[in-house]
Amino acid sequence: MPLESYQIAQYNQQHEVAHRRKFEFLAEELGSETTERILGKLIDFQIAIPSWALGTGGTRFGRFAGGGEPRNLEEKIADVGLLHALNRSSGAISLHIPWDIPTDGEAIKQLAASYGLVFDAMNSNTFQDQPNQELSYKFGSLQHTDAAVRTQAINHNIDVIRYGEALGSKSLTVWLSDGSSFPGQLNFRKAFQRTLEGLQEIYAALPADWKIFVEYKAFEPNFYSTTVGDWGQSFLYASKLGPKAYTLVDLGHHLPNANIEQIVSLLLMEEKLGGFHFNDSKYGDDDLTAGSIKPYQLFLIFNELVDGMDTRGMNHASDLGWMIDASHNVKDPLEDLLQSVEAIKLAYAQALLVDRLALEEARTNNDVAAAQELLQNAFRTDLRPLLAEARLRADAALNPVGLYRELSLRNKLIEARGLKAVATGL
Ligand code: AOS
Ligand code: ZN
Ligand code: ZN
Ligand code: ZN
Repeated sequence: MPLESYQIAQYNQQHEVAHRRKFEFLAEELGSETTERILGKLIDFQIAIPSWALGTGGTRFGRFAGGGEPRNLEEKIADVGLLHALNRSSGAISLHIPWDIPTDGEAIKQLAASYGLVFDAMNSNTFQDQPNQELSYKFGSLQHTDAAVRTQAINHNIDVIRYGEALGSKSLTVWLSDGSSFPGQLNFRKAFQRTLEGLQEIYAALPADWKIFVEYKAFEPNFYSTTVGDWGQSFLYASKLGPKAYTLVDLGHHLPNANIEQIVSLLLMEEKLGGFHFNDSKYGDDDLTAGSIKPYQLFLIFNELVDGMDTRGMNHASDLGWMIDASHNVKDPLEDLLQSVEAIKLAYAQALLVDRLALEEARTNNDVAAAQELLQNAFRTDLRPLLAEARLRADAALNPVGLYRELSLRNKLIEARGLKAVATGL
């Protein structure tokens, strides 16, 4: 680990006076009860880091690697360990098979534990053909017209569950690129049925305490239809599958201007919201840093999450799968991930600040302006000192990106791994 705990302590000491001033001012504004309530929740809240986001991403036009990227699963775990040491909010890693096959599950599990990490949802991949793969997914996987292709895809998902079991994971995320590129290509109903049957077989292989998340996406790589194309379709699959199946919402997977907060609220109402892939976008599945384009939308989503989870008596920290799904084309992936975690926690904290009783009252009275004021006042309150205080109390860095830069941690990684080390990822 290129970062020692004394370095965090030293850094925090240097910046503590300035922090105290800001924090005490805010705490006085909020009152100690609100301050402590939000701090406790912020310390508990953990966001999983995807193993495929630790290297530089690319587009179909190219990829510009930054150097020092993790060369194997062990180094990916080390990178997430580094993030977690810096912010104490990234205590889980989400693996992708076959990019990160854990040949020795027990050793990998122990390695992760040494950094305080657990394994979040496992991700299968039937959207690419692998070098030694027998049959091609060119025309889909679970929807395929050829039963042999479908069986291959089902077996792959079951393998992923088995890898996950060895690591202590408790969920499988299935994102299918299945769909069609041109009108006429696909019988929608047959494609749905075949996909459902495949998911049913995968569902049957789930251990008792596991969940399966069905991720939807409007388009890409297919540009005419996608077989799990929106939340309604995902909800339909999840409902037909049974109580262990849930919908997974990736923020970038909607048609432009979709009201994601409304989708989230209804899925929660129906007890079918399973997890999240956080990112931000301006056009499509852009996979940009969470909160970098539409921070107010992120806040409104959290506003529904907090409200819906509280109504159902759910535990914010453990009852949904929180994960980042982003791609880093021009920024250092680790800095970018720290920024995403910060943005997510900020939106969460702001949502925790909303006066729910007053909001319901405004709604009952059709006092539209008051309702808007309540939300915007929370959103416009600068809660960053609260996030910093939560980190301080959790022995994380007051400013994770600041410390990462001060210690030139990317250069240390380049020294250890080389300038040409390139990770597998999107
Ligand atoms: C693809 O667009 C989805 O967002 C997936 O969740 C994810 O990026 C993929 O599974 C990574 O392999
Ligand atoms: Zn995703
Ligand atoms: Zn995506
Ligand atoms: Zn995305």
